[in-house]
Amino acid sequence: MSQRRRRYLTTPIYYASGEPHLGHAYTTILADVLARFDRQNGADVFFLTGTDEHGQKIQEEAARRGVEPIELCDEMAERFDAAWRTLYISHDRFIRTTEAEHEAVVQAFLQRLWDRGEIYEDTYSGWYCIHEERYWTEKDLGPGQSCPDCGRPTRHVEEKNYFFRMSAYQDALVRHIEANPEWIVPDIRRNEILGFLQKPLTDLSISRPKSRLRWGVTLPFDEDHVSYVWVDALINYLTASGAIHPDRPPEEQGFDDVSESWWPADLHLIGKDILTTHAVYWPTLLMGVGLPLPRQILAHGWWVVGDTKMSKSLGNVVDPLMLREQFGTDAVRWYLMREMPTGSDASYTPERFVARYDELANVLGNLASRVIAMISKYRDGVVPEAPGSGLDEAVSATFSTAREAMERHRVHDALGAAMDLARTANGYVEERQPWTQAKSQDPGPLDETLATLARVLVALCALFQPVAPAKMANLAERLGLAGVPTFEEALTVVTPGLQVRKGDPLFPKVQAT
Ligand code: ME8
Repeated sequence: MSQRRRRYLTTPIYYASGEPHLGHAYTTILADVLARFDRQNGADVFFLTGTDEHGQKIQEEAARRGVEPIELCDEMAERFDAAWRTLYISHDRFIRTTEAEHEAVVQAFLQRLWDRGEIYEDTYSGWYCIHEERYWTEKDLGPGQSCPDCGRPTRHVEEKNYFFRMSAYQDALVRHIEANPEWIVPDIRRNEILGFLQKPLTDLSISRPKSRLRWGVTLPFDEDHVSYVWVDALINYLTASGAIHPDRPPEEQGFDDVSESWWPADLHLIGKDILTTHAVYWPTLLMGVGLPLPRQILAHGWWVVGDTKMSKSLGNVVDPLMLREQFGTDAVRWYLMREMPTGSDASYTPERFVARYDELANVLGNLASRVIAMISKYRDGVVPEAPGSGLDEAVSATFSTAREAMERHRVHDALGAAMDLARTANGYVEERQPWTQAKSQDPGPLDETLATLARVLVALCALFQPVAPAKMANLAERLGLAGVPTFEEALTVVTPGLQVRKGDPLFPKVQAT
């Protein structure tokens, strides 16, 4: 394995029962921006996303459409993958939980738990919410026996289940969270889990009887039951890491040595809705089989529309692909990343979208157009050589702010700093008045202005690359660069002599509909 920094990033795997919407796009773009930043800065990255294809919800949606579950999953997996490509997601693997490889890893994982005495059989009696795929006790229920999480009706079930001894790991989990303050970020989510862990942890039902649910991974030790969909789904992160080899004898399957794989993940990116499954079920299951825990879990906030939750039944689900048709992919990515402080909630409104787009067009786009136009007009398109530079300090300060913000996953701050640099550069143009300098006999001041501005554009190209990869590739080309520079290259690239090229505005004016 190489000595370069390695980063394994994951998104949730989305249910194959619904269409990709703005919320899914947000998580996936956030992961992509972090992955692109890491790659740009020299890391070996493995970026995983995919679809969650088993469980009652999928089985029922397929029945409602009159198709086989696998037909629904094939269609939806393709839809998600295509949506991600349209939004320039640079994932290295798209995993589907119906893949044979994954099913075999789930079985090996469950067999290992079974062999280690971590699973026992019992009867479950209680209420089940299909939407959340989870059990509730009578006292948890809302009015009319509804699910306390999603408000949908639950149904009463009494069935044989297999249980994982999750309660045995409560203390170990609390110790882990306390010893690693950055393990769950932001703090509000860490505190939420620590609060949750103040109550005794119950054991976890990890199976469903086939009499009720056929669409799942059969338990290796009881063929009348399938795995609970969340257990199956969480294991996707392990399958894709390449750590587990179900075809080998038990002691060689990889549970004792993950060094030749991507496991453990560096970052699980999730929405705050699925924190308990990731920060309680998943780590305790991993402790149960004796595998290392993921290094960090980042739970981001919730997109609402105006002040209402986005939901299919309210008909207010925002489709990122429609926005993209009007404004372009980079603009959708920019809006989502700039508007939501990582970890907090944010509200989608068309007005805010347009305001953010205008910022892109009027500040960054305008700077690029005017600088390239002036170099073309006054210096035949060749960046001049000049001894001084007016904005070097601002440029290097922006890089350190942006780098630190990105390393703390504060993408909105990194982008805010980059946009401020573009604003400063526009101010510099006003202050230096190159059109007046052009009239002077002494070429020095204008050379300095243009050389300074070219350096800023090279810096902006690097700074905006993770969020606007296509536009920045285009800008790099117009600046005569061989490609988008890394953060380090941007500070040292030799700009004098670069041949720039004029073109259409990077972010054209759009009539909002
Ligand atoms: O929960 N705002 O899948 P899912 C922000 N299959 N993010 C949102 C959002 C919103 N309004 N709506 C959805 C599942 N998301 C499971 C995951 S992982 C092993 C299994 C994003 O299709 C956010 O990332 O319901 C959230 O966690 C995820 O979509 C839930 O997607």
